Formats: sequence, C-alpha cells, structure tokens
Amino acid sequence: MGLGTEVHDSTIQLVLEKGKTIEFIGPADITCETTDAIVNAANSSLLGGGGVDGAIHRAGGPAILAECKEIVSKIGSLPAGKAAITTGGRLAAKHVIHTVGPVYYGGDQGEAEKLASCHRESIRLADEQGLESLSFPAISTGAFGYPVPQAAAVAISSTVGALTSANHVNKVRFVLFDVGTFRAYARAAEEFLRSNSVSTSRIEKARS
Ligand code: AR6
Repeated sequence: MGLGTEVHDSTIQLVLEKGKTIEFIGPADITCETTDAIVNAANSSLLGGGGVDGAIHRAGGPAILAECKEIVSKIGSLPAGKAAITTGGRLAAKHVIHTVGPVYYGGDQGEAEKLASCHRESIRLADEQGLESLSFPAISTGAFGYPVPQAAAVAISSTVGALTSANHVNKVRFVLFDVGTFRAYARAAEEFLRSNSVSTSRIEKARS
C-alpha cells in the first residue's frame, strides 16, 4: 500500500483506484461548495429544518423547497437511508441531493446500515444523473445524535464502495463544519486505510 504524505492545512485526500478521490475539508461551509451537487442532511418531510438543512435552503432560495414539495406530493415522505435530487437554486452547486440520516438510538436499531445507505444512494443518484463530483456534510451527527467517530467510519467505508463502482462520479468531498468533526473524519480515513487492503489507495495531506 503506497502511503503518500504531503501536508495540506485542513485538507486530506484519500486516493482510490483510477484517480478517484475522497477529500476531507474543514472547518468549512458546504453551501459554498462548487461540486456538481451538495448533499443535504434532511428529514423525511423534506420541508426544511435547522442545521445544514436550514443553511442550504437559506443559501439556495425558494426553488429548492418548491421542488422538495413536488417530490413529497408524489412519494409522501422520504424514508431514512433514501435520497432525492432537486435544483441547487442560487447555490454554486447545480443540484442538491437530499438524504435522510438515521436518528441515533444507541446503535442497535439499524442506524449504521441506514447511514451507509444515505451515502450509497446519494452517490448512485448523482451517478445516474452523470454528475462527477459531490459534497457531503457529516450526516446524522448534529440534531440526529450519531456519535461522530462511528458516523465517520460508516460514511467512509460506504463512500469508498459506492465511489469505486460509480461510472461518472470521481470526486467526493466531506465538508466538515467544525474542527473536531474534521479531525474525526481524518482519523477515520487513516484507520480505514490501515484496516483495508485497498492496494492502490493512499492518503495525501497537503498545505494549500
Ligand atoms: N456546512 C457543513 N456542515 C454543516 C453546516 C454547513 N453550513 N451547518 C451545520 N453543519 P445537522 P443531522 C453540520 O443537525 O444530524 C435538521 O433540522 C453540523 O455541524 O444539520 O443529520 C434536519 O431538517 C453537523 O456536523 O443534521 C433534520 O431534521 C452536521 O452538519 C435534522 O436536522 C449534521 O448536523 C438532521 O439532523
């Protein structure tokens, strides 16, 4: 396993096969991202809320909520682990992928599988639309109470799997709002490399 280390302030990159990358940045605001899509940590109503959901609707404007309402009128509500796509409205990102993380009830209520599904379904949906890049927040780790180190491990392993089988998506960014969350995701990325024999993967750290 090649382990490249170059230092980058608050940015680390996990390099997978075929040059596909997973980047971790923070502290940073996902509403400023210029990836093709950003992922929203929504709730099943799709009608907005606090945290990153509130920030995305505020920054992107009413076009996002209008499309969310259309989706809800067709499907009723979006279950945990599923994803749906709308315009990005006024955001730099053209699309928002809304996914619903699990509420954390202690870890034995299928939370990890639902959180993994959020990442797989979001990447699959982006790939179906021919998108090449998307950014995730730390889904479920705010109001939904998922412990950050555990959420990070699930997010990373499911993202590596989905990104490896994607045809169009080649870059995933985790945009972490506070330094503690950034560090936990960075540690989980290093731990993932140590415990998985993904022979061509490596981590690069660089100072920008
Ligand atoms: N950019 C990036 N990350 C952010 C931002 C931002 N602008 N703002 C907050 N975060 P949460 P959840 C981080 O609570 O736990 C909402 O009301 C935040 O620091 O937004 O999945 C929804 O409507 C934390 O690390 O999402 C749902 O009802 C992470 O985003 C519910 O909360 C997730 O925190 C979803 O809860």
